[in-house]
Amino acid sequence: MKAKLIYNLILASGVIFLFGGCSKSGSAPMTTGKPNSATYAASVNISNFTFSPASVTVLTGGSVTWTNKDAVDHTATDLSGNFDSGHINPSQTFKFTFTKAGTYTYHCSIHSMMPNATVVVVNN
Ligand SMILES: [Cu+2]
Repeated sequence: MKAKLIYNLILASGVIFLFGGCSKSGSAPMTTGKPNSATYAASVNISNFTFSPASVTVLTGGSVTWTNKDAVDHTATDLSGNFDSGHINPSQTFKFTFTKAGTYTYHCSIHSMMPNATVVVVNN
């Protein structure tokens, strides 16, 4: 009986410690949710059948410019239909401005083997 009481006390103090840890980390300076990498203008190269970098982050109202560095056409096509570059010819660019926050996963509609890539849009 006494052993059980001590066990419960240890358990309770552990729970308090956990909650204390949570509230402490909650006060860390992460209130805006804006990653440092977020900008109003990001660039993605399409090179060797790969979007590079595979993920860019822009602020709402910001834009992404894709540049086709390959010798064949590519597209930047949102899987949810929010944007579609159509064919981007070699050494040509496509620019899209994002007005709504969210994560946009896109691919090249010509080459299904190309890895998907993402644009993350965060509120400014
Ligand atoms: Cu392609």
